[in-house]
Amino acid sequence: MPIKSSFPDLTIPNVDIWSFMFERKDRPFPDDKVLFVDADTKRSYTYAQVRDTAQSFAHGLKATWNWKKGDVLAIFSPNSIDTPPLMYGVHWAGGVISPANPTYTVEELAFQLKNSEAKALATQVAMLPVARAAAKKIGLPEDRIILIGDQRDPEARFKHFTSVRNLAGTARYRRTKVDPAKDVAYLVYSSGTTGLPKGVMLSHRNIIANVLQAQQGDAYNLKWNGGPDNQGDKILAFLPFFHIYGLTCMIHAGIYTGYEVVVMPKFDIEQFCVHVQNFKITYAFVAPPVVLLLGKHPIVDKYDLSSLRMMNSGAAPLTRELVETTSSRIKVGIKQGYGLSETSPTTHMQPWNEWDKTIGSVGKLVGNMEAKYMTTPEDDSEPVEVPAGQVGELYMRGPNIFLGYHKNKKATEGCLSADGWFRTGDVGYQDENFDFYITDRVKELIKYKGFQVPPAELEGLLVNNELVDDVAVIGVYSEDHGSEVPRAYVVRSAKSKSSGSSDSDEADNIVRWMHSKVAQHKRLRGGVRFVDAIPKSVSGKILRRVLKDQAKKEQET
Ligand code: 4UU
Repeated sequence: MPIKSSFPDLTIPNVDIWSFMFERKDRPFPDDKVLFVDADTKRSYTYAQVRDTAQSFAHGLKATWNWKKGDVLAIFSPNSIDTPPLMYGVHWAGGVISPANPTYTVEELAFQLKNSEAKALATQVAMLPVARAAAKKIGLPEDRIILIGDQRDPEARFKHFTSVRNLAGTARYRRTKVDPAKDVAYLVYSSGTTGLPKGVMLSHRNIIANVLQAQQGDAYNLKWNGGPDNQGDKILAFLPFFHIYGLTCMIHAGIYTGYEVVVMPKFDIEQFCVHVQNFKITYAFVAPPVVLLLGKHPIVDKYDLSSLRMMNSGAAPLTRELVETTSSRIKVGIKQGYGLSETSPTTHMQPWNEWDKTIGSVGKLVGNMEAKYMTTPEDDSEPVEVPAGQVGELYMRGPNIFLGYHKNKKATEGCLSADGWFRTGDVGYQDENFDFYITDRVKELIKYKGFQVPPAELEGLLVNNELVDDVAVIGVYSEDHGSEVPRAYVVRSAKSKSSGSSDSDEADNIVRWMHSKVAQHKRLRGGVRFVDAIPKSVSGKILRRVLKDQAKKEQET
């Protein structure tokens, strides 16, 4: 029997994101509430400024490019306070946002631009070389590239988004109507359980549901006012806005709750401490590597972090030992959240006041959701449900489950059933207090410090290397990195064997070759191991479990 959330059901309004954020009747905070602040320059947006900038841009989108419902704007930028008004402008005009990792190579960005069928691209001056090359590769005209951020194009070829206006002045446009439950608001990229990155179609309703689910899970603890200076909660936003964690939990939850989001374009441990101290940050969304630095880095002792009330860690596993070390060092609670791009993302949260009673758990299922735990028999026949409390693969159903993968019916059918059950690829159990513990991951996905590394993508590149005959990539845990890292198992080609190079030289060559091909989080930090053959099933599927067991054995000796 599926297990229902232990929270009371929430009512999710049937509106689009724009109405939810900017036309709500119960907004508790005023128009001039500061919402987004640039940590370095202190430039900021109030609630009204986000709304008005977005609306002006939206008129510009319609006037300049005849923006239509479903048209996609891709974003290729580090975190910027301009991102929220840019995104809401696209929503006003009925469009879709597809955010890309700002460390992508030309090929990686071009893949997403093409796959998402982007009609325009927003970037920053410093990133123009990659953005232009990717646009050129897929035939996106240069005048569809626009800028966000503080810097303007010195040669004035590329417009800033605030200059994309309705120049005619007189023409009036109406807000484009969308169906909140059926129309896509975001196309974020995830490899899901298998294969290459795919566009995860998140509807307006998905995002709205998740903002409300997360608020309820947090017992409405985050506030727009109150605290010592009556400024309410202040969140430090260094986790990337292109990833669903940053997108929903920082931007959307922020603008709905009215808390101040202090935006850092890039993470640095000392800058983190400086900003917590100077801005009196009260809450931070983090990932396990940040918890590790806060627990171990000497610089942390130099700063006053006492304004922090709580941190939420997610996107990768966090050990009990680390929570204990870091929370006792900096005297701050650390709770966990869990979820996926496909679930908008939050499906589980450790309740605020229970963080130290259930360390190691990723929390309780959020409101309006159901979960079941399944096991797939060895012969790959239909999965069967395991009894309550036993370990199984987590399946979930609820209003925050995505619509499917963009133009990829087969992949959608592989993880989303007709009656709404979504297969996560994560394995664990739920105890009698409704707390969920993750014990394993059965999908291909590798997570380097919370960033997705799809093995199929690396394998697809590596087979083109002349030193490689066959290859499989898996994740192995590295103490040094405090994270999983990708490792390639390679069958050396005849050419490589006849070259006379040693295994270790050839391994270095392959690792270095990959450097130029992929964003830095996908590098082969786990190295290369040579094998005689890649273990495969009769149907030709790579048996990753065999390689994982081999890696484990190697680690133990
Ligand atoms: C062990 O990483 C995410 C979503 C992260 C997130 C973070 C804080 C959600 C809610 C929250 O409060 O999405 P994806 O799509 O990049 O990766 C999803 C995968 C999961 O399937 C799981 O394998 O990331 C892993 N994961 C975690 N693993 C996510 N959160 C956790 C976690 N512990 N807390």
